Amino acid sequence: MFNLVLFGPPGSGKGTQSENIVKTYDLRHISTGDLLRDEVSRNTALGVEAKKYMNQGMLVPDEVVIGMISSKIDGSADARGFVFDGFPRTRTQAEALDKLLEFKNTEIHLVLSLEVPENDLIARLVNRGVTSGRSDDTEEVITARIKEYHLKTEPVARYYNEHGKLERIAGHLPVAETFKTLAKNINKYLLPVT
Ligand code: B4P
Repeated sequence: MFNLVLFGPPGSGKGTQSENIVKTYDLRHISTGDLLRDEVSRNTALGVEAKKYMNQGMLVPDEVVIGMISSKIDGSADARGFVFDGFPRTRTQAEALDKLLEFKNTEIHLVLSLEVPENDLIARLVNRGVTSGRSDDTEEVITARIKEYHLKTEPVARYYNEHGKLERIAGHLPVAETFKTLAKNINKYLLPVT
């Protein structure tokens, strides 16, 4: 089993690159953003709670997200491995993920951090907001999300760096260029299936 964390600030391309990675390497995609948006669209109790945080650009509480991830991992026993997209976003989530994987006799093998200048992040997300209708893609909420990232999520990069698992990737280039660099790093662990 090979487990990858795709890390980076909002709009750095985690979702975009995850799609390419899961297809190329036949891995299971776990995106906490997608899972939360699905709960919101179905108006579940979890979704109603999560929406309050997401619409303000804040992180959803750790216990909600960790519970959601845990059941997703349990339901994918036959997977070749996982791409964690947008998770972990706090040190508490990172420690919880390590425990969940240890329980399954596996671990996080690699963390690829997409590095993109802040101006590009804002431009990308404002642009997406025009077409996606995502309520968290307004300039005010985007600024709050980036602030939350610096405060709570950046320490996760330090955590994985301390464990020797972090690789920083230039994420400001076009999607295909960025993917080539990501693939070069993944190929050291796993061969493509396509
Ligand atoms: P997420 O859904 O994870 O989304 P994101 O950080 O906004 O975006 P991502 O980095 O995936 O960017 P994308 O590829 O889409 O989070 C949304 C919210 O959910 C959070 O704010 C939080 O409230 C909540 N949440 C999620 N996970 C949580 C957790 N673990 N704990 C607590 N709360 C959590 O790309 C963005 C745009 O850029 C797209 O339009 C794309 O087309 C474009 N783009 C991508 N790559 C590009 C490139 N190379 N060049 C030009 N444009 C590019």
